[in-house]
Amino acid sequence: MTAFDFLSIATFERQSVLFLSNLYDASVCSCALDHFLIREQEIIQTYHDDPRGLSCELINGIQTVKYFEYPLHFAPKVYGRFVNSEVLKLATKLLGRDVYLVSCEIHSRSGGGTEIPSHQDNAYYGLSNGHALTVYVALNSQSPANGGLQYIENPISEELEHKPSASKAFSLQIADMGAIASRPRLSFSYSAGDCTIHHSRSIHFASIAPPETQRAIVLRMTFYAESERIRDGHDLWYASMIATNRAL
Ligand SMILES: O=C(O)CCC(=O)C(=O)O
Repeated sequence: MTAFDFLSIATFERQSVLFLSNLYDASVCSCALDHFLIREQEIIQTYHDDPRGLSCELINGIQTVKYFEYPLHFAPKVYGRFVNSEVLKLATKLLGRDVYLVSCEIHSRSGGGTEIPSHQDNAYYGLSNGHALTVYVALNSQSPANGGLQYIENPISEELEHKPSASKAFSLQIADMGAIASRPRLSFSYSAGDCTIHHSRSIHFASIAPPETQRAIVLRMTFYAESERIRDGHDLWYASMIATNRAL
């Protein structure tokens, strides 16, 4: 595990993201990856009638998982190892507050799959102070060339306006990309066990990966500060965004 110093926290607060290599043992990641790939069709069979928890896409004629929200339910001993004391300590230190786990998901990006538009997670969460972060752990090697996540520097204090997005499975995107066009971009090459930790106000996106590129698979955990509350009116605002999005 990586120790955290004052400088890392300052970097996180300035750019809203930190890259950490070897946060997890490559062997823990390859065990989770193999477990997932061997049982992927079983997962699809088990959860196919729950479109909120399981989202699939057709890649080369085969149904494959894109987002799966229940790895802790499916195999707690395999995926629960990622939600360990160390990651809770890191999240607590970076947010400067006590935290709890809100979600643990598997995400997959395949060649020929869809893009992720630039967004901040807090546009979805609607937290009053945005005190939340995501630990995005590569289970295999990945980079922007095969759909790896990329970031645009943004201080953790700055929340931007969002508008509906036409991208499949993503309903929101930053409203005015022109306003942040000159900001530095951060992209990383992950090996299994490396991760990025991004704040709920980090700006991130992924490009379409060309067909035939290697599939990238991640385990994504989100932690909220215990003190956080959802903003009044957020649910109504989000429902109106979704309604507009369906009309796009
Ligand atoms: O992995 C993905 O497809 C989405 C990633 C993302 O936007 C996030 O983790 O906040």
